[in-house]
Amino acid sequence: MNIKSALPKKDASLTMAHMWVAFISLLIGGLMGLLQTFVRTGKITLPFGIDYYQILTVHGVILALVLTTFFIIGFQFALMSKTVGMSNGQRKWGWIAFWIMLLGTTATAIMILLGKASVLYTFYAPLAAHPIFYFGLTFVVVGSWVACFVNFHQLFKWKKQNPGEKSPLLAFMVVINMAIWFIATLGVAATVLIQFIPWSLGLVDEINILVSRTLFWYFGHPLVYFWLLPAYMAWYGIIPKIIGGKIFSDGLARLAFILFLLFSIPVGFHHQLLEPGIDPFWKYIQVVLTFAVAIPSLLTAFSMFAVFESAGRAKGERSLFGWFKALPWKDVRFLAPMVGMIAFIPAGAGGLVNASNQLNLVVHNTIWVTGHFHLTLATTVILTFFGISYWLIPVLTGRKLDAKTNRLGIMQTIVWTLGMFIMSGSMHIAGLLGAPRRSSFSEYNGSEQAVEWIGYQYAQAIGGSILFIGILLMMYTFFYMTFSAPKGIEEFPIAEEEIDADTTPMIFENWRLWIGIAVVLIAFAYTIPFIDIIQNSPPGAPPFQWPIGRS
Ligand code: HAS
Ligand code: CU
Repeated sequence: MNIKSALPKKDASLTMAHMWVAFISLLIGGLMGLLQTFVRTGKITLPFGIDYYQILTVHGVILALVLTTFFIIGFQFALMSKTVGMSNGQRKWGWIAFWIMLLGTTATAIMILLGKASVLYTFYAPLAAHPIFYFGLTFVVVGSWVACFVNFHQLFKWKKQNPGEKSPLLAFMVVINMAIWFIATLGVAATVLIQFIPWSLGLVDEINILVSRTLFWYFGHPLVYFWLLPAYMAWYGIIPKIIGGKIFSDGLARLAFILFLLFSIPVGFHHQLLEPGIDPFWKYIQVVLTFAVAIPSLLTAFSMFAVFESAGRAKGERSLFGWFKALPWKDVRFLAPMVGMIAFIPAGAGGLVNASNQLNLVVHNTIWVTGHFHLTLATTVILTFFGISYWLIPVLTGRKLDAKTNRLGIMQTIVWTLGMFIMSGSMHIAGLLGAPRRSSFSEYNGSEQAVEWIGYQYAQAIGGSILFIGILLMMYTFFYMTFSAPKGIEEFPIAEEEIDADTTPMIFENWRLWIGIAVVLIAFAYTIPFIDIIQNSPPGAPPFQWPIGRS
């Protein structure tokens, strides 16, 4: 290890390349989000004939898919390098993964910007994009698979060198997340390669819509955990160090991650509860499994409270809520993720509302759902990612997290919280009043019901504008941390266990067992309904191109 930095320089460059893509995406995607909230007020029309659905596609793809994937894979490379190391060969493959993903991203972005792929980030059929859009997505997925295998190899090699030893917690977590990602992306790869590409090339006339959506959501739900788990890695494996505490329970943390591996995939139907053509019994089974996947998040909540309380008690706080005072609220490395955690309490409750069959009837396809993922993804996960960046970027660039960075970060966190509270709050309420998501209309020709929504749509524009200020602040801080902060060695915080901690059962490292159970659960939840969907499918659909019209 290079003693001049907290991470070997060559490994730092690999992660930093990912960070560049992530932060540039933040700027572009955030600008698109701002424009959307303006359009939705009904007072502003986009200039130069720019189409609402085109910018909505840019927003969704670049933030939900590009920013997240690059940040996560880059962060995970850093964690692996720090905990189990990275060989020259592994680093070379890490770079290959990066370039393949970037090539795919660029191809996809060009098609969206040319207006030939205004299909939104879920690219639901029968909306059809230019074939290059789907090829681009394929490259992103293939590149990420290379990254998966680099991570798998890193842990495998470490285990061979340290026989019988427990793997480092963060490396274990990275491998779980990449295993979820690999299994999940098989679904999206199947629909893109077998259905979308031949159909968009005109080799086949029709597409089976329900099959494509089912394969998409087989991927789409675990996708949200692929975003969430790196935040959990920071909560379990880094935050205790930052607050001067210890890991509450290594075994509990691993159990939570294993439960995610088991339950995050066989639940995609909770996005399709209102879709005809799927047997209600199997929707019911997948809803039960959805409630099961909330359990590891509840374990996480318990574990975090326990960490906070024991850290407070170790500092001498004795009263019931004394630990609260003992937390380092002025340290942005703590504050940003902590706000993310607090936001996850209502955000997760909203998720359970969505998953309830009857309540889904009220909220599905309304802007409530947009509110839900701006709390989960754009608050809980992103604030945690920002919290990570404040120490990670200095580690990567050989600089210090100085008082100025900390101040900027605290301001950023406050601005973000305020903007998101206003925007996401009004989205939730407007959704309950029936306002649809993904619609460029605002006043619906003066319809009486739409009048109820307008006030909330103004509020969304106000929240969106505050958030955009938050993005500019974050970008400024990113450049400051990259180019101007004082040089030095910043700490890479990795939490430790208590000296007298219980030993973690070795069964948690039995990969064959856990992946085996995950596959059995997926087969159970999907095989029969999938055969049913194929056997009883209605006629397929020809491509429909927006905004040109039927092709
Ligand atoms: Fe979701 C739709 C159900 C979590 C993201 N979700 C979406 C979409 C996205 C998304 C992007 O069942 C829209 C997709 C689209 O475009 O159509 N979601 C759930 C459930 C959970 C859940 C059950 N979602 C997430 C997370 C996301 C995310 C996480 C991103 C990162 N979601 C749904 C459903 C739909 C849906 C339906 C479809 C809706 C429809 O009809 O279209 C659960 O995982 C939530 C469990 C979470 C908890 C909370 C635990 C709390 C913790 C915090 C502790 C706090 C501490 C701090 C310690 C049970 C861990 C305390 C300190 C103090 C000082 C108080
Ligand atoms: Cu879901």
